[in-house]
Amino acid sequence: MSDDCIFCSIVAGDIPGRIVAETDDAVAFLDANPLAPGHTLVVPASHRQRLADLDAAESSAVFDLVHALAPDVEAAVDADALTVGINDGEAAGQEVPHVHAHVVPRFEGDGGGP
Ligand code: DGP
Repeated sequence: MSDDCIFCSIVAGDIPGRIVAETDDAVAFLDANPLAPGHTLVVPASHRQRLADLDAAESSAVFDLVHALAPDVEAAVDADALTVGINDGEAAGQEVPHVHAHVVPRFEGDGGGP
């Protein structure tokens, strides 16, 4: 855990986060600034800044949780599809330096996305 990492604080339960699913090694919670209703973030439980910092087991844990909850996210908001993506590094738009996969519900004709 990194003391000054907001996502580590959510994982640890030190600050409120709307957690929707978790395993031993990954946690999913609602995005505080959603691009669409149901926008969910999936993070490794351990503090890892960049995708390349994850080992194979951590990487699998994150994607396995994305895979497991994706249909539920889509159904929960009656979406038509999902965009799943990771901004990996500051120049790519990564604002929070703890790896996170965005699971963004998409709707026919919404014209948006990350
Ligand atoms: P990115 O630009 O890929 O680093 O996305 C960061 C996302 O994290 C952005 O969609 C907003 C979200 N976010 C930032 N701070 C918080 C927070 O304190 N709680 C939650 N739940 N989400 C946050």
